[in-house]
Amino acid sequence: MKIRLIEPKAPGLNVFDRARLPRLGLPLLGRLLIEHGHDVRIYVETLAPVDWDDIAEADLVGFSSTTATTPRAYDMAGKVRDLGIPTVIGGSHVTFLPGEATQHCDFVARGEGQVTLLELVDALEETSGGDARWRKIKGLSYRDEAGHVIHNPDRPPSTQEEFEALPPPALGLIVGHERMTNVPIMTQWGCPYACDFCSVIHMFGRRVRARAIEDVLTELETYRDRGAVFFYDDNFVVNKARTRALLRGMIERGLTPDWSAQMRAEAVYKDKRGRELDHELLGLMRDSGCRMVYCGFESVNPATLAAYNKHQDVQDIRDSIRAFHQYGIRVHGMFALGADTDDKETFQRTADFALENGIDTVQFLMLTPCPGTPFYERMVEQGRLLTEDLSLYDGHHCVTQPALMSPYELQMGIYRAMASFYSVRHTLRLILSNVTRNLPFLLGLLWRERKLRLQLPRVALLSLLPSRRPDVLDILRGALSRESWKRLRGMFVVPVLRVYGRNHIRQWARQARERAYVEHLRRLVGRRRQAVGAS
Ligand code: B12
Ligand code: SF4
Repeated sequence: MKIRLIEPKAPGLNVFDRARLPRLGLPLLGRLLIEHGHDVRIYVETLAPVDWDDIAEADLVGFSSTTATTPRAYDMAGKVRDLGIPTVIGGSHVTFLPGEATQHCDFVARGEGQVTLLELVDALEETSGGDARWRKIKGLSYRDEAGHVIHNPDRPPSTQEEFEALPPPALGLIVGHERMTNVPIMTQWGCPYACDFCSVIHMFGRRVRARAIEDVLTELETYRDRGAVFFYDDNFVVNKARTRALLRGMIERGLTPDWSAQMRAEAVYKDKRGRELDHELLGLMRDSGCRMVYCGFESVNPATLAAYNKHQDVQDIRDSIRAFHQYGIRVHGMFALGADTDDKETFQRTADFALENGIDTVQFLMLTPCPGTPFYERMVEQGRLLTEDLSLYDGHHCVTQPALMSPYELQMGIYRAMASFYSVRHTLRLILSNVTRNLPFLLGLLWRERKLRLQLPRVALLSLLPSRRPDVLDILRGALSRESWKRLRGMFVVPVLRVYGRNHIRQWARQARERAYVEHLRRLVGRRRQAVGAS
């Protein structure tokens, strides 16, 4: 069968735009389909546009979506269905709202899709049997011939053995895969925690299933010299003995690309209660190439951390930043603002905390109700969803009625906190402190690196022209020895990321869609005031 799979792009700008990365669901499903003899191609819109001539010749088209990308997936599915081609959709949104998805796609795969999709493809190849063909497929939702929505029983998550038997995702099936900014590798699924707003545990469960270390090392070997690795695990450090074994394996085999991963603050502790640092793990992280950790700090408001069921306190956040930095690992702090316990002071307090504690980069995201989570259920029950436009559920728009402020105040509070963290003043201060700390090295550079001395006038000139700044980096890289370039890059990478962050915030605020939504929220306040005045 000719099967085409599509991951639609995000509707607007988001903090991760710079990262051109696919989710691994489609490449995994693609590998399994290929192993079963099918012809598969994957389109990830952030990497390459969809070739509609190719789609028009498919026998089945599958979509993978998150909440914010679901409207685009539905639009595309409509187009495909008009061509008379069957469609199937899966992912973290439609799993929890399959009824909605059956209005747009013929089939919905709830939860993990690896077996469901293979069974569906087999059933589609049977030419007779009508609806009975789908009835036996667990985890599938669809409309029967009479138009009734049918939800087959759930498919249980894969067992550890089934999970270990899965092949690595076939990234090569993605059109434009060579444009990926990092090599994505997932070593385990699920997370033992139960944060109130997180859909991962409802999708992949709280029982973590981990791949065999040997398999992960083999996959790393496949991508040797292909650039930095991003481990996709929701929580990279769950079982410390396993993490240590993986990192040791990487070091022993010389598989030490620059890598980054998501983890909790407490990863730095040997013993959380005694707050003793795990120097062994931190040392292994550094020696195996860890350059940046993405930490779900979520909040510096203790009441909010408790409301999120985060099992973490503010001291853990402070300790982890200090510990990672001690080992030369940069920290990207991920925060979710707008809980019922957050007030108008929370925003600046969070930005100040991030700056005072030297977090390298941050994302202050809107607490967003993702279907499947307790937070979403509460917002629906309490009638607090402000819009049905799912494309706005991307962590950048206020889509719920907050408790202690207006939606407009929440929207602007987050915007201002981001602007404060990424301000020119703070970036310049960072550059100055880096330059001061490294002055002997910088002066020594001019002395040691002859090529650099020759290129300096050109570098100075091009630095004045914003459009030519990428050339400056190339010139510097070419003019410096490997060691010097590495150290110089280490000094300036965070300021460069901060400049990117600042530009991004400004760009976001200039988009017509964003401006219109913020204006809508502002008017909402006015309308509420009028309504209160009239009553
Ligand atoms: C890597 C990752 C990213 C990367 C890449 C993003 C991308 N291309 O979308 C980066 C860092 C850029 C990112 C950014 C964001 N992310 Co993200 N991300 C992830 C993460 C950690 C792993 C994704 C992954 O590969 N999973 C593993 C694969 C195997 O799972 P899968 O793709 O879901 O596929 C399985 C099933 O879903 C199903 N399936 C999926 N598709 C299909 C299709 C068919 C046809 C079938 C049959 C089955 C099927 O079968 C697959 C195999 O079992 C997930 C969490 C998670 N564990 O999934 C969050 C997650 C997807 N992200 C999430 C969010 C919210 C975001 C952001 C909006 C946050 C933000 N504002 O910055 C942005 C949005 C970016 C965007 N482009 O839209 C949420 C989405 C929740 C939701 N309901 O929308 C998740 C689930 C995390 C969470 N906390 O809940 N993210
Ligand atoms: S937010 Fe992080 S720690 Fe909490 S349940 Fe989700 S993946 Fe686990």
